[in-house]
Amino acid sequence: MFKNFFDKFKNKDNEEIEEKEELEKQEEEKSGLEEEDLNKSSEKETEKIVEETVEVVEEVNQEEIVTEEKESFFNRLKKGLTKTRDNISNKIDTILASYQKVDEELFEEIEDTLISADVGVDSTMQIIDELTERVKLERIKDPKEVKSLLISIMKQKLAEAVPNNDLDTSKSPTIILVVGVNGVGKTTTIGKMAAKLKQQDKKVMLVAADTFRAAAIEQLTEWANRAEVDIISHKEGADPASVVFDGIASAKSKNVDVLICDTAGRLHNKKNLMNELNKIHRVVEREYPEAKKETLLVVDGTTGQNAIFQAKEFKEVADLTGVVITKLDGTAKGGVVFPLEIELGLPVKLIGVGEQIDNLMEFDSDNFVDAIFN
Ligand SMILES: Nc1nc2c(ncn2[C@@H]2O[C@H](COP(=O)(O)OP(=O)(O)OP(=O)(O)O)[C@@H](O)[C@H]2O)c(=O)[nH]1
Ligand SMILES: [Mg+2]
Repeated sequence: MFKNFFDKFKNKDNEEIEEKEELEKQEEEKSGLEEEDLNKSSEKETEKIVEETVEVVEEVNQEEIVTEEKESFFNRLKKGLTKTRDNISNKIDTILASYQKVDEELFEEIEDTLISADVGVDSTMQIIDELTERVKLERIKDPKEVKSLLISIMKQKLAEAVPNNDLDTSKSPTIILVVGVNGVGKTTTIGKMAAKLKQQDKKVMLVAADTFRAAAIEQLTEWANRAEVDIISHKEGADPASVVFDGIASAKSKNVDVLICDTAGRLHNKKNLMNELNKIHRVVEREYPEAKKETLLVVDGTTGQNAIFQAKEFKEVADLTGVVITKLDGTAKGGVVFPLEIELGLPVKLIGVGEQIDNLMEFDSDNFVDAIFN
């Protein structure tokens, strides 16, 4: 019995010792874990700081790159618009410098300058009316102050007429029909556009629906090679709508993001051309209802008022979603942007400023006005 009691006691002692040891062990493990945790969290903290520092450095670099890109973009735009700038800005500077006060005659001279730079009579009147009113309202007496006011009114007029100039290709699939009279730069623009979209990791395919001229197919094929994108073409004289039909089928099977169709600018007569465009439109509606449709009219900037005339004609028969103005590098008639947007309400989406593959720029009205004035 005693033995039992003693044993019990001994056991109890043992149990207590074991319990104590267990507790100590747990304590040790806990503090070890805490230490480990501390180390871990300080490691994490360090990692976080390093990451944050890298992020900040990356952000700064990114900002620098964006600013550099923006600058080079603006400089390239300015370079492309040299002739238009000489025609508008330099003339207006000379006029303003020759006046002592702001009067009716000064407004008339500015008006003549804008009209001669193909800003268009209607758009010019709207700009001058607003300028006259604001000069009165803001009691501007010094001709030097008129320039900045004119710049802000020109920007405002464009922004009011067309709030968004983006060529939105974010929806996949998108189909772009490129239309316009012969020689304006459709094929060249398509080549440049394909290269640009390819750079943005889009899967692009071209459709040679200008089957009227044999060389047109070869020319587009050359651009497809240059931009490294696929092309669908038939023989010269084939039905353009059937080339578009094949293009759509191929685009679907290859999961193409943007399908761009070249069309003929020259046919036997205007009626034929318009009928052909309608037929292409119907094929697109029927075969590619899921695609976002863009119909871009290409006009040659060097033709000035003729470009406006073409835009009016095409607007009547095709559901235009935007305009591309080409050859702005070779003309002083960059003012055509104003009537296209203000009088016809057509968004200028892209501008061509040279023959090279990278000479296509997105149009931004503020940048455009700044580039022709600064
Ligand atoms: N300087 C300059 N030339 C351009 C520009 N865009 C196109 N061109 C030139 O204009 C000419 C006609 O261009 P195309 O692309 O063949 O014109 P298109 O509208 O396809 O002509 P068609 O197929 O005959 O209807 C070519 O010599 C191009 O290099 C541009 O932005 N600046
Ligand atoms: Mg062509």
